[in-house]
Amino acid sequence: MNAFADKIEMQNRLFADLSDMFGREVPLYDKALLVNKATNRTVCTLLGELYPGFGISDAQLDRTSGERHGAIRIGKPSEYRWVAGFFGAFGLEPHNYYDMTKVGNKSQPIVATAFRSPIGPEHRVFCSLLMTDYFDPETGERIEAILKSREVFSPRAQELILKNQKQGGLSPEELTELVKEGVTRIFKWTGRAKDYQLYEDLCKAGFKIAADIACFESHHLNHLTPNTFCMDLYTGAMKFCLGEMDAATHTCRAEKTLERLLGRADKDYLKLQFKHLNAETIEGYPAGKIAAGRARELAEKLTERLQQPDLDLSKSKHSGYKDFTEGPPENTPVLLRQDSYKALTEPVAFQQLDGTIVNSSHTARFGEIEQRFYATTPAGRELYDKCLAAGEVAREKNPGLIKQDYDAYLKGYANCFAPFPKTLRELLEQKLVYGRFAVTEKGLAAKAAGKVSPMEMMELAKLGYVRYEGLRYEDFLPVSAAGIFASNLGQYGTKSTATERPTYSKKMLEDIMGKKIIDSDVIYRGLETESVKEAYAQLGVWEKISTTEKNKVEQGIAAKQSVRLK
Ligand code: OOG
Ligand code: NI
Repeated sequence: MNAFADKIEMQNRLFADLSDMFGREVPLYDKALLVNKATNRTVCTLLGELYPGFGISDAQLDRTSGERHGAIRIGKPSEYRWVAGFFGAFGLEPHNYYDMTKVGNKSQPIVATAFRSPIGPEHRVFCSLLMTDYFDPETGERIEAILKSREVFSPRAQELILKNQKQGGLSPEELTELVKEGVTRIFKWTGRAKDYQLYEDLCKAGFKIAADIACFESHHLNHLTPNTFCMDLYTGAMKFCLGEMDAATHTCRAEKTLERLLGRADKDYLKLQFKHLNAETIEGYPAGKIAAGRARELAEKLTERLQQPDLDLSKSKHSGYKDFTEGPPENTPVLLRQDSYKALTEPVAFQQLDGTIVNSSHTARFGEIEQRFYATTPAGRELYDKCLAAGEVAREKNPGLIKQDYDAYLKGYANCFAPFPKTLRELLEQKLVYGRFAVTEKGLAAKAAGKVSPMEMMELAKLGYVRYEGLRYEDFLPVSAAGIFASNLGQYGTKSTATERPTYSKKMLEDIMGKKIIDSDVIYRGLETESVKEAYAQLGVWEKISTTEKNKVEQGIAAKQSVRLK
């Protein structure tokens, strides 16, 4: 038998090829990647001066920038099962259950999970399933009827997926075949659709999401999202390149952003953004001095770079940039921040039942960007949800403010998150985010001298006996996702027309996939508690800590171990 291919290596191939495919389909996507590269370069230049010794080569920058999340929208359960099987062959497993029918006015007829590697994921796909019983029976039946004969996965792809499930792996050649199926068929945009009448009826009834899913031939990527080192620098740059801001305004805004970054880019920020650098390296950087006016200079240089012809996005067809960034404000480093240019209007040829073609267009695919921060504990998440709700109320009270006075809007929004601590140390001390701990040389020396007494990890950190890092958030946010659906469909939410509004469950989605959904909280907590136990053990105090604390740690470890990590 052939040796199995390395799933992660093939996963990287899959996403690199999807990125190439998407770039060919959506030229604006490729250009936005260049804008991201320019802003990331600017950030790295500044960081290199703030921390002499820090530097990143072009190749490393490309590698660090290779991370992607995609979004696909599936029409029927059998398709969803194939998709889950396809991603499983690349080590991407379902994480968390997102019920988009339960997010208030922004609800969509969608339940979802996200496929990713359980530990240290690079890539992920948010995968939606359309719930046809959210609609009145007539609409539901029309959608089901058009989907009935759709077969997105070829017989060969199905064969390989089943083979992977049986054997637990595939050969490099077989996975290469699946990558090819992915980019030439399964996730490819064809520009072809079926049944214009149904498409129109669904759109007119306010069911745009259903039209986007049901009338098309493939599970085309709705978006493919790269990461950025500085969300505000990138969004400003995009607005400038799209022609929504003049050069002077851009330079001024970029300067302010870089000044704020200087205040915020501590070594914890470096650890979070630059996975290729280890903690010791980062801790070893001396403090540099930034000359007065340096942020201004770099902002001017960035404006200049963005004015080069290759980044003149204003000439590309586009629908503008989203008004505000989803997620926490810039000064609150938790979960994730997301933004995007709005969905493009693309030509579509509809094949009618009588064989004739109707040429029309469709608006759904857009260009998202994200920046990831620390994963919150349930307490942290609760606080986030509260702050977010306050932020939404404030925004809705004065919807014109974003356009009238953007800085005032940002300030007001940030105020709603004032209860959140702003540094990793405080976030960990208050147990609002997950962390990982490791014993230092100093800790080992203290142990040898018999000087370590049992105390909290963050107390040990204060003494310099352990070092800490925050765990990065690797999942999605339902309210942000709802905002993204709303803005790219040009429709705030989708109202249910079912006589009785149905409810959905995680178990239902698990049964559809024939797979358990991993609760990512269990993984974050497990990573933290494993490191806590190890650190206590190395410091020789594990036996001395309280039974309550010990039990908590053991429970966290046991829960993680009970998840079958492939
Ligand atoms: C998925 C929206 C969710 C995100 O980043 O939150 C998502 C969609 O638009 O299909 O991708
Ligand atoms: Ni997304």
